[in-house]
Amino acid sequence: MRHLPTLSRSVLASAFLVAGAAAAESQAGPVCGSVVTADVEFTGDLHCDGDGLIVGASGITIDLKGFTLSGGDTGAGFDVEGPYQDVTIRNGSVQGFRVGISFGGGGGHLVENLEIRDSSRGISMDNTSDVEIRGNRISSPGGIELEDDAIRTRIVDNEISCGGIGSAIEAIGEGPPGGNQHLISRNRIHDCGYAVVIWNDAIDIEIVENEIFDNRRGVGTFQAIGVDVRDNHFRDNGTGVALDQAARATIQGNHFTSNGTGVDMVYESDAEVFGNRFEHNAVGVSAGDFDPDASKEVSFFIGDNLFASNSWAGVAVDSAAELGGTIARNEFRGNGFPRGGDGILVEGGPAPDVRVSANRVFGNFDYGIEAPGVEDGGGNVAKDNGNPAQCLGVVCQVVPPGDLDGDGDVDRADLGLLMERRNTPASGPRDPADLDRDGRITANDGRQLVLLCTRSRCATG
Ligand SMILES: [Ca+2]
Ligand SMILES: [Ca+2]
Ligand SMILES: [Ca+2]
Repeated sequence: MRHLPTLSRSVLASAFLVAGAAAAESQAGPVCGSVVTADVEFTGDLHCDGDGLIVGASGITIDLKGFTLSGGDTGAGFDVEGPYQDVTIRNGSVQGFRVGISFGGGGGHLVENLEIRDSSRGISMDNTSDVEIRGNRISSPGGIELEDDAIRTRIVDNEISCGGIGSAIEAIGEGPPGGNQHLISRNRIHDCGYAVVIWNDAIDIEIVENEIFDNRRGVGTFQAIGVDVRDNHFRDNGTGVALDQAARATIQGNHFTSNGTGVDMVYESDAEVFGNRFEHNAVGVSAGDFDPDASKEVSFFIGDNLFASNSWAGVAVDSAAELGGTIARNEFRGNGFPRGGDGILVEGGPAPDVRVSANRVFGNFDYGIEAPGVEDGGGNVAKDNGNPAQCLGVVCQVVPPGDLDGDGDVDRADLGLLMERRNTPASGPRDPADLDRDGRITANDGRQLVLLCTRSRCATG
């Protein structure tokens, strides 16, 4: 909490009282606690010990013109609680209120280019639709709260941080039959307990193209229906995405780097995790049911992902007998270093409802796939894993050196995969693309691969 010095605060307040009495508010700046029914432009900083301004009409714009509205830790900086439409608040700083901006009712509002900070909550919203929150910097323990009947909020291009605790964005509770339909896109969200937390059957939340880093958890759910997490970058979070009672969760096209766990799913969650990259986490994807009540289940599809250089495991499934799902068409390379783990580890079987098929497991510390008691869907291939058996619980065909796509031959397709990774570090000490074992993927590895080609001139078969 920042306070203006007492002297300047009282000078400012009396200056505005005089000015506010002398002229129309659009000329002289607003007055604390007043109901505004026409456009407002700030002409200086304003300190208000209760509410700041109370909106009392539709279609108005409040422009802070770069000035600061500050409070005494109570009230709302801007109170937009009424059936109003199309109110815009922009261009300045709001700080030191209980809530920076409080919306209740109406909709179509725009909040842009504000710095909102040092408030218990930055923005709260109840029973309000189609609000856009764009291009703001919000730093408060509670950033944006979307309550039960808030629908179609667009939160885009903001920077939101929490000082280490609290939640940047909370979506709480059921919306109308069409769902809440909030969009959270292209934000940078960091230093929070949760970047986004979804509670109590909130429905249809899209989280797209955000940078989510240095949070205890990135996205977390506690009862959510329809969560779409797409094309985000999660890095250095305790957990990237933590699903608890999440129905219809889709985790697609994201990049998870250096998190404790990339995606963690427990308790009656059903999730599809596909087309993501998981690199340098402790565990890429973890699924388990840690509740002693065995009726609770998790079901999953984990497909077409890359898991590289995760220090314990690419995919780790616990209490597998109580779960169902498919792990298919993923590539696992260089996982389990230095902690002695595997590409895929399935424990707590037999797990007849867990199917493992068509994965490529290369150069992991222990097994490529350690999954006793699962359904072997066939088509898994392995090479250079530390355990000589390569795989346990499923049959892995061992592919020849240089066969990076695992189709049994060495040809231009394999060379193409190697060259895509040229001048990057190897995924581990037994990375199959690091043919000369110097720790990097280079042109020299390409030359060695060409010598291994199955057909003349590396022709594809
Ligand atoms: Ca193992
Ligand atoms: Ca091949
Ligand atoms: Ca090399």
